[in-house]
Amino acid sequence: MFVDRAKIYVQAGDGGKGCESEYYKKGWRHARRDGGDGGHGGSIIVKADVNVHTLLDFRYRQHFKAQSGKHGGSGNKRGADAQDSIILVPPGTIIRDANNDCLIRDLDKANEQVIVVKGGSGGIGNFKRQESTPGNPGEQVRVSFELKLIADIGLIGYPNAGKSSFINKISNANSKVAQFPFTTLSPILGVVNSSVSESRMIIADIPGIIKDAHQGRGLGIEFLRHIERTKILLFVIDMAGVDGRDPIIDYADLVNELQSYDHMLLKRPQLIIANKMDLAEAKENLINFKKSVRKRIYPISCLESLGIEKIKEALFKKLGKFEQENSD
Ligand SMILES: Nc1nc2c(ncn2[C@@H]2O[C@H](COP(=O)(O)OP(=O)(O)OP(=O)(O)O)[C@@H](O)[C@H]2O)c(=O)[nH]1
Ligand SMILES: [Mg+2]
Repeated sequence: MFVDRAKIYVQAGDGGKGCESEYYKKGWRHARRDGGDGGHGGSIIVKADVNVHTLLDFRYRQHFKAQSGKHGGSGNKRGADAQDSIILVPPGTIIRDANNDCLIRDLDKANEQVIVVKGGSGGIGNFKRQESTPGNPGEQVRVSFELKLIADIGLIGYPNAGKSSFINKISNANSKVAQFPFTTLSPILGVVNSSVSESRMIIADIPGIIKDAHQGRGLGIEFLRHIERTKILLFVIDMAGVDGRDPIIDYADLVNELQSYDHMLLKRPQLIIANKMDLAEAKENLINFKKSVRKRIYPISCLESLGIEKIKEALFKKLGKFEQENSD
């Protein structure tokens, strides 16, 4: 199951108590204080890890508490500091304070990490002062996680257009394919290796979008958040109109839905693929589509593996250009 939102409660460890202790030797007029300091409580760190793909684990566990520091001891013995606890999340996780929605950190790169709550400092032993002090409590907060996948290419299309068939053809992904709409229910990432260079790119398959998705139809536009961070939008159009729709209207509907979600999305570089070109209707429809949509269109057939290499290299080229333009 793909889970892309979670709320958890994190509590750092308390500082250990400073020790209250005195020792006395025969012949001394006064006892001497020898209570050691308490150790620091453990902090809680959230870290982006490439081996974690969803926020599913937080369905089962919502409370995290780091260990407390050890108390100081007599003989001026300092209590041990507690170890920090590390919570692993997928890269692309945005962390917010759940109480006020303030951003704590956007972990948009692998291995990035942030201390979300700091452990309490240890108390001071009476060796240093007249009276020992208790340790400070660890910070605590409720945080929300929101995952927005990070990919180079995001697939946009009606259900059944062949998005999953395409990602399976072009990448190492294994997205379920079937002849009914809404087969894909959660985003899937695939890695594409170039056939001519060492380059690779990440492509994201998301559930199909239909007209009025922004009003909650179909699976809604909730999943569009996963293409917010993609660099290139790749529209997948069923050019044969197998489900009885007109490809020109499909494209217009998809553009409208993106516009309703976030009009800035449409400023991204885009490519269009005309899928199912093995079917006779597709050839006819493509002529009209080209007249109506004056953009570069890549005809392909996932079924017959036609045009796949061409679109693959076009994507690498477009991505290279995008990265060059946005390099500083
Ligand atoms: N004839 C033909 N059929 C295709 C082609 N590509 C995909 N299909 C078929 O179209 C149907 C839908 O394919 P999917 O890849 O599951 O489509 P999808 O866009 O991922 O669909 P959702 O996950 O429901 O949004 C399946 O029956 C595929 O076999 C193609 O190039 N030609
Ligand atoms: Mg699919």
